[in-house]
Amino acid sequence: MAVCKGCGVTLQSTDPNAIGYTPKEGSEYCQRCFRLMHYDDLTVSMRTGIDPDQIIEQIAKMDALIIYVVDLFDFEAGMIPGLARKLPDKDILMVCAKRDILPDTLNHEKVARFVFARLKELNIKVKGLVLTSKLHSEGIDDVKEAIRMLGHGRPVVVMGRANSGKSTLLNNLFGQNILTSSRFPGTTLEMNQIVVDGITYIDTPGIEIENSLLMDVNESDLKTILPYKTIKPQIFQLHGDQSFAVAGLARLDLMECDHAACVWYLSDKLQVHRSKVQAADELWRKHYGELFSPVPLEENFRVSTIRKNLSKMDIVIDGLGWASVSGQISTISVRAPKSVNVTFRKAML
Ligand SMILES: Nc1nc2c(ncn2[C@@H]2O[C@H](COP(=O)(O)OP(=O)(O)OP(=O)(O)O)[C@@H](O)[C@H]2O)c(=O)[nH]1
Ligand SMILES: [Mg+2]
Repeated sequence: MAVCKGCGVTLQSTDPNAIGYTPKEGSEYCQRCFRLMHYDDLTVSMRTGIDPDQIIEQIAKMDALIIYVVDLFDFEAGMIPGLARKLPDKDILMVCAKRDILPDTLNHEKVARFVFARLKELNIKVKGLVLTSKLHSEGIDDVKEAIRMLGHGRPVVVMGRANSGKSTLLNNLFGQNILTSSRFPGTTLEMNQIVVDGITYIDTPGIEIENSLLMDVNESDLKTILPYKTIKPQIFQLHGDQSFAVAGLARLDLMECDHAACVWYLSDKLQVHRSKVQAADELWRKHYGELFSPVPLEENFRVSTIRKNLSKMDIVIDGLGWASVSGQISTISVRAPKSVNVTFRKAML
């Protein structure tokens, strides 16, 4: 049976509600890909439908150069626990995609230092690192060069979390839009092999971003939550106790601030509401789901609290973005949906 060129699924013409459906015999793309590509319309959600362990197991068996794609904006979510153990002795080229989402003021060296430090902590060894952006195909020539140096004629497998930008990267390498890309996690559904200029490329289904906010919101809210252009940091000077509500998705309380600042890195479509901590509970109750929206699907929040122990720290909420705090602050409390990972790290920028 033929497979869909966009997502790799086996094509079928019998069940319009199942994946792989195409009304036209002989089409190259399934209806789902066609509608995603031309109308930005998701007919069948596959956000939770793919077994991530199975994907990594399959990749582990391949004699291939692995391109591991991480979304620079959602970097923590891109880190896959146990990856070093699951893919031992593999040649891995890391590609940090969506460089254009981070502010232009940020230099490559700084990002590279940050990425290498995180990889070291996770014991993930890579042969190289390239930062890319789909805008102006930034970094694409470097990826091609790395494939020449490291590929040794083997297939090139592109792996990473759902929505990290794998299919977009491949389209950029091909110089044409063959694969389906969309903001909906779970766009690519099967291993999808494409031969271009004598090199075999394999696009893979994204590894589920299970502890990300992207899994815990209505798919219609992804348009609001995911940044699609360079983020403009939102800077706040802090005095006393300060609280920030990001829509109805998360809240950050910063206690005893003095000469302190908080910078939010978020989609510009998300509103940040600042108040005194004292007033924050009341405001949250009053505005939740109205002014403070979107809200998560599971309205089950958890609070994580730490003492501020680094001069400049990021509080990262997977799928949403992060706040960078500096100056004197005694404690930091984050309220985020229970299923969503919150990371406290040394500041990225
Ligand atoms: N701004 C920007 N957006 C990007 C870039 N690369 C990918 N995207 C966007 O990120 C979203 C996901 O891209 P895909 O290429 O479909 O991601 P994927 O990793 O193949 O996703 P799955 O198939 O679901 O695993 C799409 O909306 C892309 O347009 C980039 O460099 N810059
Ligand atoms: Mg894809």
